[in-house]
Amino acid sequence: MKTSTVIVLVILASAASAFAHLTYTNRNFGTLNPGNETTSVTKSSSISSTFGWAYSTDADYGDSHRNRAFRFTLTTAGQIQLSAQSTGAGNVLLPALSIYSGLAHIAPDSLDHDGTLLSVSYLNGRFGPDVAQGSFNALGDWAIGNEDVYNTPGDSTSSVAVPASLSHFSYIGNVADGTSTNYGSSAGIHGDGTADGKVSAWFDLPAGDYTVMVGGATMYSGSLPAGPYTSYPVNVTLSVIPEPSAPLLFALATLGLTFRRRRLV
Ligand SMILES: [Ca+2]
Ligand SMILES: [Ca+2]
Repeated sequence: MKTSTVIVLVILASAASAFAHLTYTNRNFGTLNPGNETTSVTKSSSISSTFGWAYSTDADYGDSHRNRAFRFTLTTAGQIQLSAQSTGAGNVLLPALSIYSGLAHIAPDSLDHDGTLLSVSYLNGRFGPDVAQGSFNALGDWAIGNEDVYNTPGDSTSSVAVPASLSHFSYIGNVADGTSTNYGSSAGIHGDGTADGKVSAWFDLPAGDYTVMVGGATMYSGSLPAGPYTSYPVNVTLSVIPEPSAPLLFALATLGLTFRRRRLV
């Protein structure tokens, strides 16, 4: 009985640990070319809280684990549309998303985590000890670190093969479901005005690698629940549509001029 209890606890501990790292598993929209393709990709996922995005909009940030990370790459500059839709009964999850230039560490690198020594020391340097709720800033730049990789895996007495490093995310923009009634009063939140379980926004981006953090837009105050985490299903869609090329715009403008001239004659 004791042995099986220990085994169960070990499995639970490793599951929690695997869940807790910042990953993009099954949440990579792929490589897109908004200059000359029309594409729409939807990823179904789940969010572990209704408040993870909103409670990361204030001065003490928030836990990245309470949100989900998605990624994509643009080979050319262009316009993209990001949408998030709650797919659970009753739209309990009011979704919000923030977009960043930059990516987290990806396997086989050591993965990022809010609780690594490097993440904590980075946050302590900015806020002082034990102030930040986590690494994630939903309304600005943020960084999160991974762990040293040792020459003998897991053996901290062997020398460091790959030192821990920070992943940096450069803030681009956000959109949140509803109004300040649900997401709170932080400056810079772009609410869509209707808390109906869906949000959508366009972003004009240069080529590069991007991270999208999706989470719940319901502000939460007071002591946070330790768990268990509830799973709220959500669909996140990335669409690209080519912008009219410069020659085409010129042709359209010329055409308009011709029509106007004819009408005048
Ligand atoms: Ca917070
Ligand atoms: Ca909405």
